[in-house]
Amino acid sequence: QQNRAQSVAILGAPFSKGQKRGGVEHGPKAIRDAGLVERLANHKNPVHDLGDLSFPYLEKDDSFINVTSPRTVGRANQVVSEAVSKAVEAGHTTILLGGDHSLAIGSVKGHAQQRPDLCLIWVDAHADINTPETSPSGNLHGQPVAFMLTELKDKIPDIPGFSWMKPFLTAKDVVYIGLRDVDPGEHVILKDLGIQSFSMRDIDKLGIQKVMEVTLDHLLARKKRPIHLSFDIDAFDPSLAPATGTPVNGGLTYREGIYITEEIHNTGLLSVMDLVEVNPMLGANPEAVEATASLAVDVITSSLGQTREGALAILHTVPNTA
Ligand code: 4U7
Ligand code: MN
Ligand code: MN
Ligand code: MN
Repeated sequence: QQNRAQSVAILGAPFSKGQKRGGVEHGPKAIRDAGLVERLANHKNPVHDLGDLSFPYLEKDDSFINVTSPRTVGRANQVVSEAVSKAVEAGHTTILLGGDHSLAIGSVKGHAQQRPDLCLIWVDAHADINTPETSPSGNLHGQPVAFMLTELKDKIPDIPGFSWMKPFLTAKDVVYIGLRDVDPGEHVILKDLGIQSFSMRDIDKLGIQKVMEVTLDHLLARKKRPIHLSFDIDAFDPSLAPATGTPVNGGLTYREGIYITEEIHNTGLLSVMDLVEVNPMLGANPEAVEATASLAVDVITSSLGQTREGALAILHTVPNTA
C-alpha cells in the first residue's frame, strides 16, 4: 500500500533548537508561502495540509556534555515521531517541513515505527553523524544520524530528553548524497561503518545518473522497501539556496537536485520526506529567501511526481478544433 495510489500529508515543524541561529522555525511558513499546496493542486491524489505541530517550551534546559538544548530537542522529536507515525499509518506519503535537521530523529523514528524495513537517503552538504563527543558545535542538527544507528549505540551517552527512543537503523540502510563538509569524527564514523556515501567530488566524477543508479541499487536491489528521503536544502549550492544556516560552497546544481528527486519518485517507494534548514531570516534580501523557498517547493513537487518532460495528464490526445 506504500505505492503510487497514495494521498499526501504535509506536516509543518516550526522548530529551531537543534542549532543556535533564529529563523529556521519560520521555514514551514516560507515554503507554504512559496506555493507548495497550490503547486500540488494537480496531484493525482488528495493532498492534506495538516498544519504545524506545536512543541513544548521548557523553562530550564541545561547543556549536557556540550550538547545544547537536549530536553527541548528530545521532546520536540517525540512530538514529530508520533505525528509522522500517525500520518504514515493513515496511508499518507508524508512531507515534514522543517525546521532544523535535528527533526529527522523524530521523523525517521516515527516512520520506522510503521515501516521497520525503511531505508534512508540523506541529501546534505553535511553528514549530520557527529556524536555528542565528536560534535564541534554541540548542535543536535549535526547529530541526528548518530542517534538512529544501532552501530553507534555505545557511542551515544544517555542524553536527557531522549530516553523515549533507541537506535533502530543499521549503517547499510543509509546512503549520503552531496557531502562536502564532513568533520574529522564523522569521517572516521563513515569509514568505520562503511556507509555508502557520495560526496560532491563523487558526483563530479561519476555524474548524478550513476550516483542514483548505485544508490538505489545499494538500498533496493535485494528487496523493495519504503524510502525515507531527508533533504537538507544546504545540499544545493549557496547560489541557489542562500537562505540557510550552514551554507557550503560547491553544492548541487538545480538539475542534479531535481534528478535525485525524480529518480526517487520513479521507484514508487517514497514514503516520508523531510525538507529542512530553510531559514527565511538569513537571505540577503527578499529575493534570496523566495528563491530558496521556491527551490524547496520544486524539490518536494518533483519527489511527488512532477516531471520535466510533462506529465501524462487527463488530456491524452490533442483536441481537434471544431
Ligand atoms: B545540518 C557541523 F561542525 N558539522 O556538527 C556540526 F560543521 O543539518 C555542521 O546539515 C552541522 O545543516 C550542519 O555542527 C547541520 C559543523
Ligand atoms: Mn547541512
Ligand atoms: Mn543537515
Ligand atoms: Mn544547516
